[in-house]
Amino acid sequence: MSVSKSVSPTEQESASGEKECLIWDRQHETMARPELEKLQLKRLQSVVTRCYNKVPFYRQKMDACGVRPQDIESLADVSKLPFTTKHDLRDNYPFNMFAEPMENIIRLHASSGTTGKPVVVGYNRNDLDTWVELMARTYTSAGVTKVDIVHNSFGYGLFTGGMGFHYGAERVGATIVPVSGGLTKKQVMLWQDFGATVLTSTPSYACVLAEQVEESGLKPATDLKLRIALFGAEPCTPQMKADVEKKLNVEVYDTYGLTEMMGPGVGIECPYHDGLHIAEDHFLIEIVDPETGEVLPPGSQGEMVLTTLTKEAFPVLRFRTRDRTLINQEPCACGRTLARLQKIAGRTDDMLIIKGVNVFPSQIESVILSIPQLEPQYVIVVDRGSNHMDDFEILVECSEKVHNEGEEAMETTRLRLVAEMHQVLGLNARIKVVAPKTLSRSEGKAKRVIDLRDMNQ
Ligand code: DLL
Repeated sequence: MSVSKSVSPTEQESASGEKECLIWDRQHETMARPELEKLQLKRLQSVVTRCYNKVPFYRQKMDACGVRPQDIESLADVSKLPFTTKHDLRDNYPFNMFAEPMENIIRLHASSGTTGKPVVVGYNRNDLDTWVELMARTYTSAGVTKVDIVHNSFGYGLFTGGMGFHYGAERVGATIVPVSGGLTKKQVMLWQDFGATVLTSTPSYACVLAEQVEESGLKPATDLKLRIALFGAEPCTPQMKADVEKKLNVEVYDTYGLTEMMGPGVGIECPYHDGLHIAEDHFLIEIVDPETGEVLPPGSQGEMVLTTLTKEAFPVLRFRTRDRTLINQEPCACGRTLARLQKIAGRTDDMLIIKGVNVFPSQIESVILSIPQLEPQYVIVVDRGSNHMDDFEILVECSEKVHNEGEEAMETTRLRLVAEMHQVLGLNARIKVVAPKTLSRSEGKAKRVIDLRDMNQ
């Protein structure tokens, strides 16, 4: 028997044509900017003092550049503080950055470091309470309420996605189904049997789930009750979003976060889908030039630097996120005054330099997704050829239809991709169009780039 809670509206159109948006914490999410900045300054002064007094790493770095907590007299004074990088956090593995004794730490998570030691973050009771509140904001912003059944496919474990989305759903009173990634067929069966209305997952795993729905011959509009998908943890291009929205009959909301700051819940999308609102009452944003570290004027694109304003166990000053974005401080039609990330335009450190040309995987993805004959499943392999020249190959799956039409159709699709890729990148890539479902799938963040150059040197 299929059961479901009654379906709630995401947002309604009022008589004036404006959307009515749900807001979890109206007091903080709609604060006038002068009031918000006053709160931010008070919190900044307190967190800088905490770091200076409790974490030897910060005291040494601040002493080295001659800055004391009392030098922070305005928000702009944050630029007097030294940056903190992922390397700094790794060097202090596992607990040296904690500002609370271990007896007060009640949870640990860690970043998904691919090499060496991960970054370990600790939370005390207040930190977990703050996180849950921010996740409740995230769900509410997407129109999720207690009538919803939330199917959580984010990985549980050291990764922050699973547990972050788990406790936020409970806080808004929704029913949480803690599935994690994997066993894709079973996930779709549970959607049907439990009547899930909300999916939370990485966009790449949502594509895998959407494939499974197609394969099982289900019609999402009639056979499933899904209405909302909350994504995050990796970039989701507009084409990928459109693809999942169509295949699963959902409205997609993006969310942004990072382990070092807390996990998910740092940035949330509202029903106007025009950027991600940053919880500025808890995180101070700066945009800096990734090369020089210089703070850039409002509206510039650059690297986002974040400072935690309320974290107690693991406060972080001026963290170099390596995420490239720009910030819009205009109030939003949803009623929130919190600034919006206009888009995460890739990372400053995943840029590939191929034959001297800067290439962002997100550029490659958007070309692939603009060609309807291709599926959003691809791998980029970069290697050094025998002549020491960079060698660059893209493997991408074609649609079932093109595959059934045969080799000629696959070759036509390939030639189109070669031409469009050259236009966008200014580079010739070797491109292989392969049969659907032949590239390996990910249950969490997709691994799209295999760079063999360092290994072969
Ligand atoms: O990915 C936390 C998270 C979990 C966010 C679930 C949202 C949902 P990390 O593993 O530390 O934490 O990875 C953080 O992922 O610096 C970005 O480069 C990238 N990222 C996160 N959200 C987005 C997004 C989690 N919406 C790193 N769009 C960040 C693009 C994103 N990139």
